[in-house]
Amino acid sequence: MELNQLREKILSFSLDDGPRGNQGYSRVLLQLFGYMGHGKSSFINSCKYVLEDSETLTPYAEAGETEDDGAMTTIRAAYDLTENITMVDNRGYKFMDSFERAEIYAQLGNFIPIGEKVEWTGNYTAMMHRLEDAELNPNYSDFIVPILIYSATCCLSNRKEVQTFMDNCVKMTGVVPIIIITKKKSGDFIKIEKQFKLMGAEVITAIENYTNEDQNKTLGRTKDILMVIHRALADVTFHLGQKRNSQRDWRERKKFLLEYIHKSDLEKKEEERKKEDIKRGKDREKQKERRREEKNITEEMLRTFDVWKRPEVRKREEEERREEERWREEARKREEEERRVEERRREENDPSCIVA
Ligand SMILES: Nc1nc2c(ncn2[C@@H]2O[C@H](COP(=O)(O)OP(=O)(O)OP(=O)(O)O)[C@@H](O)[C@H]2O)c(=O)[nH]1
Ligand SMILES: [Mg+2]
Repeated sequence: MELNQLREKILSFSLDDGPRGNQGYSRVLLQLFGYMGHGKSSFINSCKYVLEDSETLTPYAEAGETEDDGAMTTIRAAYDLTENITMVDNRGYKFMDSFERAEIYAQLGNFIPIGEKVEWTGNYTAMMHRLEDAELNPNYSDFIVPILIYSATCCLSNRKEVQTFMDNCVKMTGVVPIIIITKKKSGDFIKIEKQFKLMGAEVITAIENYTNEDQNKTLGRTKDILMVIHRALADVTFHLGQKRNSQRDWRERKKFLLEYIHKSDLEKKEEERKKEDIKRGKDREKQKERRREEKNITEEMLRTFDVWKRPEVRKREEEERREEERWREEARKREEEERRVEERRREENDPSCIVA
């Protein structure tokens, strides 16, 4: 397809043109997700740039690096591509722990209002309150297409969590997320492309975003980016070709999120319980170790004391023994002497012994 034809198709896209009409939908929401710094905001700027007939790039969405390694985009912001197509710059994530993921799904389900700061609450009650707020002002009319932005500079080491995210996108929206590999000149995008294919991705496009520093339009880059938007609209047309009900879809998304939050809460409690068990086990081990050490020290002290004390005792015992022997010898001598004196006395008194 010619570039201008492609652009025209996108600009004139309307949900009313589907075979069954709009079925309650009035806007296509291209929702961007991905890790911090992978190029979500830059992709929005690139899309706007290729659709506009301008020679210089306007940075609609603020892109760049933060000094503290945090997220550049923290407020969920929307950018209109056309009257019927809006792109949403969702907050990038660093780790995908269960609560961070719940916030991601709250954004995906469109339960966090546009323009609101996204906080990773990690708190079950706060999330439930947020959902109750969404109930007050429900948005049934956005047809959501998830787009996952992944930088070629990374190596998909977190494949399991990315796969879970992709699967849940399908559960929540019915649409397999479109994969955009950014920074294609800075990493092995072919390898990542293959890995995403194996994970069930249907559309994978590797691009080099247009940025402030690199905004020379080329045919290949411009076409690649326009084709992504076009393919997202083909997905919408496909789904609206089937019977849909925008309110029921909204309720289904909400049900999924409620179950997810509940499961996350249970997982978190279970995790805390396990941590507590491990801590208690470690404390018990430490206590045992301390007792063992104390026992060893006591035994060592007793041994030392015994060694220190034994010569003294032996000396004293020896002295006592000698004293007793001395005493016995003296007693024996005394008895001998007494016996001799007695004998002499008897001899002196015995008349038979008197010499005539
Ligand atoms: N070379 C190159 N740089 C890119 C590309 N995409 C984004 N960047 C740069 O990467 C940095 C981060 O890009 P952002 O668009 O702010 O990333 P983000 O995903 O919106 O980041 P958060 O808002 O923090 O989640 C910026 O300095 C961009 O100029 C790309 O395709 N190629
Ligand atoms: Mg951003």
